[in-house]
Amino acid sequence: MWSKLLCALPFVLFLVAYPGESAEINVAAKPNVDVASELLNAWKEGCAATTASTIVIPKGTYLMTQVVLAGPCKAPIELQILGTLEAPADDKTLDTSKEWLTVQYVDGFTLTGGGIFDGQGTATWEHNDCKKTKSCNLLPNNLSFNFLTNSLIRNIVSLDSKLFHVHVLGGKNITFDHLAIKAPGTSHYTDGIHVAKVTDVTIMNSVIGTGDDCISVGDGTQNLVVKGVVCGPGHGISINVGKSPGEEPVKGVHVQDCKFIGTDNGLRIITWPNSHPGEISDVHYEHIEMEDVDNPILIDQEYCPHRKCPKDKEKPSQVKISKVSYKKISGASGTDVAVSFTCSSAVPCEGVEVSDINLTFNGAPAKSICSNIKPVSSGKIVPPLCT
Ligand SMILES: *[C@@H]1O[C@H](CO)[C@@H](O)[C@H](O)[C@H]1NC(C)=O
Ligand SMILES: *[C@@H]1O[C@H](CO)[C@@H](O)[C@H](O)[C@H]1NC(C)=O
Ligand SMILES: CC(=O)N[C@H]1COC(CO)[C@@H](O)[C@H]1O
Repeated sequence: MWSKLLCALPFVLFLVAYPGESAEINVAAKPNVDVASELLNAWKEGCAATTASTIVIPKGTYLMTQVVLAGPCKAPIELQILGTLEAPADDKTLDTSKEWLTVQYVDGFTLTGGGIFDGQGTATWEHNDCKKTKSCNLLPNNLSFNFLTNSLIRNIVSLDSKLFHVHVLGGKNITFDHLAIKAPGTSHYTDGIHVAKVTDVTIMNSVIGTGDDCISVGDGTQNLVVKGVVCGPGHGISINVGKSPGEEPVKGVHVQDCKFIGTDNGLRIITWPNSHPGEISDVHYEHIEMEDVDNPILIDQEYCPHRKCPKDKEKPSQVKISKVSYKKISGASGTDVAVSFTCSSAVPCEGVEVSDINLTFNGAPAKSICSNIKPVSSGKIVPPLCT
């Protein structure tokens, strides 16, 4: 249906170049007309330009079907979204092998403009519940950034994605600043930002509330900084490896000055029982506030959602967790166990340091549980560890 509409309309681009500045390419977007192919044409032009270019999607609300914006480009390229882009509400029209908007293989990409990506996921979530259906989880992610280098995503809103809101795979030196990501707490698999196989990523000054992880950190993530992020509702910031064979280590994760409000978890590291070998190291959490968070501090090496692996529980996880620190973590736990360390009996947690913790439950000190771990503590620790 979209392609028929598109063919009926002439496609128009305006190119305005100023000496020494980025050339501006305006996408001729029209209400109720799929903007995808116009955007793609603008991208082709900008990407081929030998000087920097900026592609502008104007104010207004536009439909957009799936788009892949691929590099390499000849010069830095910016996409400025001033308006709102809406995905088709009916996910049956979507190609599930593609994401909604993919940007890939670009050096020096910038996405800005204060615009909104509206995933229109409401109709999707109810039939995408893995507890109830086998054919779940096969929907496009919202925004996919693959193999970008030296890139900046700033001042963008992502709403109601059908699946993960922002998916980052591969690449180096990518900053996410001032993102607002929002979906209801009851939506399924709507992770805020998922990163994997990527180096030097900063996520800062952002507000993320969804039905799944606020930020999820997958295998091969190195040197991730999360700073000034407010999470909730959702499942917290999760590091998660060891599900598939051959996963790369997660090394160097720094989470600081963050706040969790009404989330299921705060700072969570999970690995599956009977898992493949893996490694998580150099993870540092500092100055974190918790407000009504069910599991503020959690290492769970027997993670098994939807109880699909009961037999595996007898075989421990093979993922080694080491050099993890928790400093200045305070606030209210939503359950009586605020600190829960369930490490693997095959590869116990090592080098875990805890200092200046104050986590309460109903105004009284909460509890902690520990297995296969000998944390080193300093400063005031409420609750006391491993007693
Ligand atoms: C990282 O990317 C930014 C653009 O977002 C660039 O300004 C900066 O120079 C890059 N840093 C390095 C070390 O290349
Ligand atoms: C811990 O937090 C509670 C509630 O915020 C506060 O009343 C208490 O004084 C704090 N304890 C320490 C040791 O800081
Ligand atoms: C991709 C997505 O999940 N959300 C939007 C944001 O995401 C998609 C892709 O489904 C679109 O369909 C949009 O719906």
